[in-house]
Amino acid sequence: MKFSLKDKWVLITGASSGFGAAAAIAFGAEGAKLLLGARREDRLKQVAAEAKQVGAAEAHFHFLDVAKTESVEKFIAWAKEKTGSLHVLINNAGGAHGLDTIAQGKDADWEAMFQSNVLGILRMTRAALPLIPHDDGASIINIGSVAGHTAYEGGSAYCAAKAAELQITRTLRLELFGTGIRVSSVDPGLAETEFSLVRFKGDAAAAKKTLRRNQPPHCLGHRGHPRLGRHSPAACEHRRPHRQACGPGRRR
Ligand code: NDP
Ligand code: 8X3
Repeated sequence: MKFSLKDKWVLITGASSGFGAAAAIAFGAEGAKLLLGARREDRLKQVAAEAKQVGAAEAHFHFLDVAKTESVEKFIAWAKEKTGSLHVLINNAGGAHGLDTIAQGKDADWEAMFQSNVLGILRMTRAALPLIPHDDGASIINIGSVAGHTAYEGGSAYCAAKAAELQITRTLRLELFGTGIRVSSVDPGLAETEFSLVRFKGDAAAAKKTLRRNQPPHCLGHRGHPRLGRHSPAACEHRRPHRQACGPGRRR
């Protein structure tokens, strides 16, 4: 039996670019009704228009800063005017800021990463839960990362934030057990979105360099998860030179 998303309400945070924008188009193509949030409203407008073009039954957007409780509450109040029944919540807003070692780390970068990747998910979920029906196949999908499973140099706060995302997902799954609401984490590897551009504060050359290497910036010899594609132990074997460069003493 094919499950239909037609006319289901789907809320996506961080829908102005990358995975969030791609999800909006994909859900739109299934005929879903979209509620899109991010800080760049001009970009949200474009994404909403594109989603409608490919088949979204409705596509609405509103300013959202997941780093601020007040903004999250305003966003959800706006969402409530559109629907009383949210079928899918995608907590995608987030990203990395900087690639400094702990010794060189900046408070502003650490705080921004925890605000969006960790507290943002908690705030959005708390605010949206009353709109999510029980026993109707609804889903909460959090966007994690392989970085939540594997550490790398310069990734301390980002890896910690994504590990926190995973624990939030696990906790929520226990808390919602028996309600019929599914809770999951999607944990991608490095992908070419605006992620690296944001991480390197607009330095396109630095972003491209990381992407060209097609691996996390400073991979430690992984004991990765078998389902994590190029971050799996098997894939790690193909990065022998880099792994050697890390040195056995630095493997985790
Ligand atoms: P992008 O930079 O392309 O997208 C990030 C999105 O998050 C943007 O829409 C941005 O919107 C939004 N965002 C960031 N901070 C906030 C905030 N405070 N409030 C609201 N929206 C915010 O990167 P990706 O699409 O790659 O990132 C999406 C998610 O995927 C992130 O959680 C990231 O950590 C994760 N991820 C990315 C990987 C990658 O390699 N690309 C791999 C694994 C996970 P705006 O700036 O307009 O507010
Ligand atoms: C982004 C992927 O490996 O660069 O979450 O941290 S990685």
